[in-house]
Amino acid sequence: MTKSTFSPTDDQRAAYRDDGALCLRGIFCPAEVEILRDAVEDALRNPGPHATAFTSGDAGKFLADLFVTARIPAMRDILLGSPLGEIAAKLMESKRTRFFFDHLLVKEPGGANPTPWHQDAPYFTIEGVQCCGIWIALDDVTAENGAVEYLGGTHKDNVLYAPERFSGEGHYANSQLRPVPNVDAHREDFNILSWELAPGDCVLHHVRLLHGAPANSTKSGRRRGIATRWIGDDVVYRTRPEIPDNLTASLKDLAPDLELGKPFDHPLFPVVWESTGADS
Ligand SMILES: O=C(O)CCC(=O)C(=O)O
Repeated sequence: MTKSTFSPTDDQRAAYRDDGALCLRGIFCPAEVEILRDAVEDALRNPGPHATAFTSGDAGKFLADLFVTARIPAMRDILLGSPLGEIAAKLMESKRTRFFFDHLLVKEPGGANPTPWHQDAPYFTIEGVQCCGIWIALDDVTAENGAVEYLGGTHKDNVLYAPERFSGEGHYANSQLRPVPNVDAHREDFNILSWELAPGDCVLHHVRLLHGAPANSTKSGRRRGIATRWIGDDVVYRTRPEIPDNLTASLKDLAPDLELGKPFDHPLFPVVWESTGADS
């Protein structure tokens, strides 16, 4: 748990602080990518209780599932044994990292569904900002098949926006938060960051950073990603009764004893990395 394999460069620290997102190349080797792909196929064949199809019909499916690591030990071993926990801790400047959850996001070719612009924070049942997402590419990812785009610097705006439904049906009507700005009508006003990725590459982003992704408009290339979520020292549990989303439902099922205002002290959210005080 305490092995140290990652020391962020000044550029990486600055990218997280100033842009809120950075690309991490070659984190998973081909053998690990293969195991993660098998886990994704297994999850798609046997969807969990909180899996969602954001599209109807067979063409261009946009599919998601949550807490797959709780069902597929091979995936859990790879993610929790990976350097991602340490990377998250060091960039979030947290003394330790807990694994929060995984979120499969699969865009099959021929799709028409973008991922709406959103921040993660308003969907998450957390208070605190030491939280990040790390999106793991399992395919070659390009703008055409749905590379995620991040609006650099928006994590510093001190604004939370109403969470959008990934089905494209707009934001949750009962959210008290203001709607996400119309980014696509004013793309030139934003610092849009996006990376072409190879399988095993990752992009890490801050929980308050606005991001979204185009549809997978290719004819044959799949875009399979695993969005992993990591929490640090300042994060405690809260509820979000206004958002009847799958994450809230999953937590109620899987970790019913979480206490409001307390850390996620539960076996589902293991501490995967902890500072020895000697690392940087
Ligand atoms: O994979 C996508 O399309 C969206 C990814 C995302 O929202 C995330 O990583 O938090």
